Amino acid sequence: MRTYLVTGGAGFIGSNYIHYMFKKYDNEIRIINVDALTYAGNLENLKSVEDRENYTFVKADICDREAIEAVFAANDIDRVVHFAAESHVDRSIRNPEVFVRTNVLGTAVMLNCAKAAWELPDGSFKADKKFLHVSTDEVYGSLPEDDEAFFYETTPYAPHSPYAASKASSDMLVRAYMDTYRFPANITNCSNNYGPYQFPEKFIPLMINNALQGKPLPVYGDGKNVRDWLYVEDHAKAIDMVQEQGRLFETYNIGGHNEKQNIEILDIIIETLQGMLPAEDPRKALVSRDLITYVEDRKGHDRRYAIAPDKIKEQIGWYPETMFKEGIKKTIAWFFENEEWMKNATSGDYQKYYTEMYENK
Ligand code: NAD
Ligand code: TDX
Repeated sequence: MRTYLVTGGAGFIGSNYIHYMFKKYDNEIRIINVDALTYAGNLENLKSVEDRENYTFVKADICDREAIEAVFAANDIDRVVHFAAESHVDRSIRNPEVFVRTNVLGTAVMLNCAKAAWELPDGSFKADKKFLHVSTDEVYGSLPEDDEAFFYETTPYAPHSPYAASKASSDMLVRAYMDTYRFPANITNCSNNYGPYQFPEKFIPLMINNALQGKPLPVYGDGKNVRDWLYVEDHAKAIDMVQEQGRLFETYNIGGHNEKQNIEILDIIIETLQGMLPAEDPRKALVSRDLITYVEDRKGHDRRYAIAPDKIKEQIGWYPETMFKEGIKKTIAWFFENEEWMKNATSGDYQKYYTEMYENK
């Protein structure tokens, strides 16, 4: 039975990945989820798996070397899937240091502990041990908007935000481990995800939540920045396929060829909400394009991201299965069915964050 150490499994993509893996492998695998439970970590995301015999949660900070060493000492870990990170660009602009700490130092600790646990006396590694570092397309910088250019695995790194710079640094550390020690790893660089359990500081859940309350929909700048949106379950599947079928020491880009301007996404959200809300639901009257409010642009706002997923498609046979219109319906249906989740996520500190972030916009 393979044992997985998943970091950041209580966050958005990590929890979707854990659900995906148990759906796929059921009792054939064991998962140990290590998460510090920052504002973005939520154990409610994992309620339906918490009683499984083959699932364990460990509350620990990935920067805490002793805590991570203890997890490796107590378990024969076969796979590390490293999601844990500070992930929100706007927060990185306001408070970069915690991004450097978690994303760079935390990744160094994870690499070092895995290396120590897996290394043999001759400097080679135990058989069939693998580390997958989950990263982002933001490391490649920004593409021109009228161009047909895409991000490839060979595109030079040019990160702009402190978040992107910290992720680029962590990718470089993983590359250094592979180049220096032949450490058995892969890196995946994925485009923007959306789906269930996404924290409502990110564009799509924030807009769904605001629209349903008739609150302004704050669009940065001219609303024409382009992102390449991927349904989160497709990302989870890609990670598993890369780890099992990818070539070790290589990077794989993951993306959907689903480029859309932010304002287009907002139109689709409004239209879909209108279509899904029954006539008698009082929220139906609140959801409207009139809520769209153009606000001050994000500092250093990258104009366009677009992944070319050719390599993963050709080598591994992965492709995005969920069309955006279907994925957004599933996402909205999930938010309708999980109103309590949204209420809990937006209570307490979220209100403070929202006021500070948007009050002067
Ligand atoms: P998230 O913010 O929803 O979740 C991050 C998780 O990491 C949380 O559970 C949090 O508690 C945990 N965490 C944070 N700091 C920690 C620390 N010091 N020690 C242990 N745990 C800690 O993030 P997400 O959107 O799920 O992103 C997961 C990963 O995927 C990140 O590495 C991110 O860079 C990458 N990624 C995200 C996207 C996206 O669109 N969201 C796209 C590409 C790549
Ligand atoms: O209120 C908003 N208004 C707005 O116009 C917010 C929160 C965002 N935006 C814009 C900024 C971006 O152009 O929407 C777009 C998407 O913004 P985010 O959801 O913050 O995502 P982004 O900055 O593109 O980064 C995301 O994708 C790559 C994730 O947060 C990262 O973790 C991932 O690596």
